[in-house]
Amino acid sequence: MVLDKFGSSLKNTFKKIARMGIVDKEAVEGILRELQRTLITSDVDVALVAQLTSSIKKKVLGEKAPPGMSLKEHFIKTLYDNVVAFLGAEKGEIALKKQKILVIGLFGSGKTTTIGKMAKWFKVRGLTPALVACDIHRPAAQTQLEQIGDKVGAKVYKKGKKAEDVAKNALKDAKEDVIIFDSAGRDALDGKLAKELKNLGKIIQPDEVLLVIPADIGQAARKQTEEFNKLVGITGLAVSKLDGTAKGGGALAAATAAGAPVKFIGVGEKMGDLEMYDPKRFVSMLIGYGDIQGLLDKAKEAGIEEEGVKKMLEGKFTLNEFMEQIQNMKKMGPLNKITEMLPGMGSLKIPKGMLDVQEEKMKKWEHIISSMTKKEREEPDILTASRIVRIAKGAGTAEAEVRDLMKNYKQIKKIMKMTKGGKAFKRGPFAKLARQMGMG
Ligand SMILES: Nc1nc2c(ncn2[C@@H]2O[C@H](COP(=O)(O)OP(=O)(O)OP(=O)(O)O)[C@@H](O)[C@H]2O)c(=O)[nH]1
Ligand SMILES: [Mg+2]
Repeated sequence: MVLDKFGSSLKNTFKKIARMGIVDKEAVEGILRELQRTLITSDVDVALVAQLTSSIKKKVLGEKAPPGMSLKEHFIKTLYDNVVAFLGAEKGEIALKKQKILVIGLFGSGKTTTIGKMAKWFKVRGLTPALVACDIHRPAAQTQLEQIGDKVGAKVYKKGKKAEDVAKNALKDAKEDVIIFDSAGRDALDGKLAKELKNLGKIIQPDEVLLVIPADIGQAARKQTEEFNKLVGITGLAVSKLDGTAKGGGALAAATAAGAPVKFIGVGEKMGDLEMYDPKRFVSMLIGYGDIQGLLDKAKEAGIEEEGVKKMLEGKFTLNEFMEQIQNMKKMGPLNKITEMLPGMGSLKIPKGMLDVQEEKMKKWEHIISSMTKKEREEPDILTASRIVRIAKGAGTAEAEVRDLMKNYKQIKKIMKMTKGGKAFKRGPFAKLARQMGMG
C-alpha cells in the first residue's frame, strides 16, 4: 500500500477532529502535535514540520473562521488545504502531445522501470512511445531496456557507442510520438554525470527532463532535487517506489520544498504501477474521502454535468431523475466501479444485475414513468396498489413491471443516500467540508 502508515495516521487525525465536541486552543494544539509526529515518522524534515504546524495554528487560532463556518470546520479545511500544499506544489501536468522526454537520476533510482511505465502510460492515452537506450555504461542496461520495451510494446533505439551518439541516431530514426531517453545513473551527481546529462540535453532538446527520485530516501530528496536542478535543469520529478516505504511523505514534502512539481508517482514494480500525481486527490484518498475527484473527472469524461453527480451523491432524486441517472451511469461505467470510488462504499454489495439495464427495459420504464402524474414522479412514496394498477394500464404493461421499476429505483436511491457518507458525510463538519472541496 502507498504511504500506508502515513495515510492511516493522517486519517485518524482527521477522524479525531471530526469527533471532537469543542475545538479550542488546547484541542488544536493536541491535534497539531499529533500531525507533527505523523510527519516526522514519515521522515519529513523537522524544520518543515514546524513551519507547517505553526502556520496552521496561526490561521486557525489567529484568524476568525469564515462566515458560516465553525471553528471545527475551519480547522479541518485549513488542515486539509495545508497538508495538500505541503505534499505538492501543483498537479503534475504532462502534455499529451508529440514530445521528447529525458529521464535522469542516480544509480538504481528507478529510471529504466519508470521509463517503461511511462511508455505504457502514453500508449494507453493513444500516443506511440519509443525508448532510447542512452545508458551505455552498465553492460546490462540496454538489454534491460529492451526487455521492458518488449513488455510494453515500445520500440527501443540503441545504435551508437557513446550516449550522445545513441541519442543522435535515435533522433534521426525514431518517428514515434513520445520519445523517452534512458540515461546512466551514478552514485552521486559528480562532474562526469553532470557533463554527460548536459550534453544529452543539448542534443535532445527535450520537452521534459524528469528526475527520478526513489521515495525511500525521504527528506534527502530535497538536496538531490536542488542539485540536479542547478547542474542539469529539470522540469519535474517522478517519485518512484512509493509503495513499501515509510518515508514517502518525507520525499513528497522535500520535493515540494525544492519547488519541483512531482509529475508521476511509481507505486509498484509492474508496468501499470504509475500514476500522474495530483496532491489534492492523493491526500483525499489517504484520509479516506474516497476518490471523489476521480468520480467527477470520470463523469466529465462521459459528458455529464458535475451537477448531476452531485445530485446523485446527495441521493436527491425523484423518478424524473431516475431515468436520466441510469442513462448517465451507463455512460460512466458499471455502478460497482463508481461506488468503489466513493467513501465507505467499497464493501457495499450492489444487487447483481441491477444496473445491467437493458435498452428494452429502459424503454418500458420510460413508458411507465410517463404514465405517472407529476406528483407521483416527484414523490414516488405515494404509489399505492391502486395507483400502480392505473399506471400499468396507462403504460400498457403488467403491474409487476411497475413494481420492478420501483424496486430498482428505491435500491439505487438508498445506495445514493448511503453514499453521502453515512454518519460523517451526512452531518457534521464533513458535509460542509465536502461541499467546499467540491464533493457534496
Ligand atoms: N516497489 C517498487 N520498485 C520499483 C519501483 N520503481 C523501480 N523499482 C525497482 O527498483 C529497482 C531499480 O530500478 P531501475 O529502473 O533498474 O533503476 P535505474 O535507475 O534505471 O537503475 P540504473 O540504471 O542502474 O541506474 C528495480 O528492481 C525496480 O524493479 C516502484 O515504483 N516500486
Ligand atoms: Mg537504468
